[in-house]
Amino acid sequence: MPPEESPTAPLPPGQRARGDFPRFGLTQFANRFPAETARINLQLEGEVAESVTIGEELRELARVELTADFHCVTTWTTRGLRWSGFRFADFHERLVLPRARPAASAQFVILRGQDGARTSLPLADLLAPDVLLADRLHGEPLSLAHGAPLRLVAPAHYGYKNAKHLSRVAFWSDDRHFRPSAFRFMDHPRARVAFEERGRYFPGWFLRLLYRPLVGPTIRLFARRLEERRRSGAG
Ligand SMILES: Nc1nc2c(c(=O)[nH]1)N[C@H]1C(S)=C(S)[C@@H](COP(=O)(O)O)O[C@H]1N2
Ligand SMILES: [Mo]
Repeated sequence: MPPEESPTAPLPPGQRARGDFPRFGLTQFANRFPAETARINLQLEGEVAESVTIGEELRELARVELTADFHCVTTWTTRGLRWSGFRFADFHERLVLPRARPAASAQFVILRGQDGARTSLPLADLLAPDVLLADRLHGEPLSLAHGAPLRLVAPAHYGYKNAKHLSRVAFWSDDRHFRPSAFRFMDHPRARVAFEERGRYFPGWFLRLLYRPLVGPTIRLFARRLEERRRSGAG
């Protein structure tokens, strides 16, 4: 077995494996849920010739399966998640380029979720073959917890780049229009796991120490808000 498929392969620097896959994020999003969990509705905007909406036709792209580990910047990792969806590169070539016609210079991409969460990645990183717009996990449609109806899966980048409940994708020439959801020091423009790019300004080992105590309380908060939501009968 190649090392990247082995369950005993070493974890990236500073990560610890856990047996479950918790719902997670910045605490301000724990109580925000998407209005639409079934139908895909993706606005393409920014420096584009045409602002367009991509809907269910996204599912006509070639379906791909991807098994990957998921690494949250706060140091927890869930191994062997089986995603299904569509390559971002395919989406870009078949839908974004012909329909929205972004400026050639628009290489900075802002991704937003229905809950208002924002993240960004360079277009070049999104075009990597392991970056998906996923609509399924472990053979089931994405759950409310994990990003219904559609999320980004970019396994080489920390969890915070993997936008859930995806609703808007904007193409810009620079980062002028980007306001990160978190404090600026928590946002790294690329956030590559292999290079421990947890944030800017501070080294990875320092952010590990800062984040680790927050993991347990955050997981419990996100689980509680989801449970309350279920009990209220809202879905
Ligand atoms: N829309 C949205 N996307 C999001 C978040 C969020 O709160 N809202 N949290 C991010 C963070 S920090 C992580 S670790 C992962 C968690 O994904 P999960 O809830 O499926 O485990 O989603 C990322 N994408
Ligand atoms: Mo995260």
